[in-house]
Amino acid sequence: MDANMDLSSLPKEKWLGDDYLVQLEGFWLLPQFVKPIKRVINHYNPLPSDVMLVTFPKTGTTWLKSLLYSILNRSSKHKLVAEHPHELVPFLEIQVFAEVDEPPVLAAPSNGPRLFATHIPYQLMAKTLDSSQCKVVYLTRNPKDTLVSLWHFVNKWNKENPNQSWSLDDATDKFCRGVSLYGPYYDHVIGYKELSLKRPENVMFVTFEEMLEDPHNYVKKLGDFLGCPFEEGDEVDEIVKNCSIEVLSSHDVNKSEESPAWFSLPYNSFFRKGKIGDYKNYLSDECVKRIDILTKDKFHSLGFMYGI
Ligand code: PAP
Repeated sequence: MDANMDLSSLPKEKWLGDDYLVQLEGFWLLPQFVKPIKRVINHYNPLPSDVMLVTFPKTGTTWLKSLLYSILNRSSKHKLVAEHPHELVPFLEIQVFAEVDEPPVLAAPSNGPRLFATHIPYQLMAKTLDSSQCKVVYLTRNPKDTLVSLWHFVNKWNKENPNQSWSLDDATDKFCRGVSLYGPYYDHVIGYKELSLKRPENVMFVTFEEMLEDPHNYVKKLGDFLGCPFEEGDEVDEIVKNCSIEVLSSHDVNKSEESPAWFSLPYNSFFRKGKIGDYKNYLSDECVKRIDILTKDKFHSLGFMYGI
C-alpha cells in the first residue's frame, strides 16, 4: 500500500462539524489515521508469539485490554490500579505507529508475548495476518449498543462546542450507511468472523454479551486459546472482578479528566455504563427497526445469528 497516497484522491464524507472521514478500500477513517494505518499495514510484522486484540470502536476494547493484560501478565496484573488499560495495551495505529515517520523498531519481549490492540479491519490487514501465526482476539458487540456508546463518546468530544452536538438520528443514519469510524461495522465484524472460522487456532471471536454473561468461563477460554491455561484454583475470579467496570472505573487513573498525549478525550471517557441493551433507553422504534433490518440482511443472511 502506497504510504504517500494523496488523501484528496480518496472518497470523502462529512463527519461532524468541520471534520470529515475518508474512505480507504471500503472503510471510513479519520484522515489523520490513514498514514499510521498504512505504516502498520506495511511495516508491522507480528511475531508468532504476538497477541492482538482487534475491535470495532466502542465494542468493549478497554475491558478486553484489561482482561488480556491480566491473563498474560499474571504477576503484574496489579498494574491496572495505576495505569490506564490503553497505556498498558497500546493501539498499533494510534500509539505505536502514530508519530514516527519511520516505523518503530519493536523489541522482542524478554518474557511473555507482546500485546497490541487495533481497530484496523481484516480487509486492510489481510496480508499481515494471513502470513502470521500470531493470535488474534476479536471482540464485537451488538450494533445498537455499539452505536449508542459511540454517540455518547462523540458527544463528549463535542462537549466544548454545544452547537456541534450530534443527533442520534444522524448518528443512526451514518452508522447504517457505514460512515462511521472504521466502518462499515458489519463489514468489520464479518471480516474477522470469517477469519475465525477459517483459522480457529489463531483467531478467537467473542462477543461483549457472551463475555458479560459468563466472564469466568470466557477468561478461562481466553487463557486456553492464548496457551496459558489456568490451573484449578487460579485467580480467574480475581481477574474478572479487577477488570469489572465497577472496579476499573474506581481507580484514580481511570477517573482522570486528563487526556493522554495520543488522544483528545480524557481517560475517564472510556468508562460509562458497560451494560447490555442500553440502546433501549435512547433509540426510537424507527431507528431500532432500521438497524434490525440491516442486521438481518448483513449477518443473518450469512447464517450468523447475532445482533438483534
Ligand atoms: P474504544 O473503542 O474507544 O477503546 P471501548 O472500550 O471499545 O472504546 O468502548 C467503551 C464501552 O465499553 C463503553 O460502553 P457504554 O458506552 O455502553 O457504557 C464502556 O462503558 C464499556 N466498558 C469500559 N470498560 C468496561 C468494563 N470493564 N466492563 C464492561 N464494559 C466496559
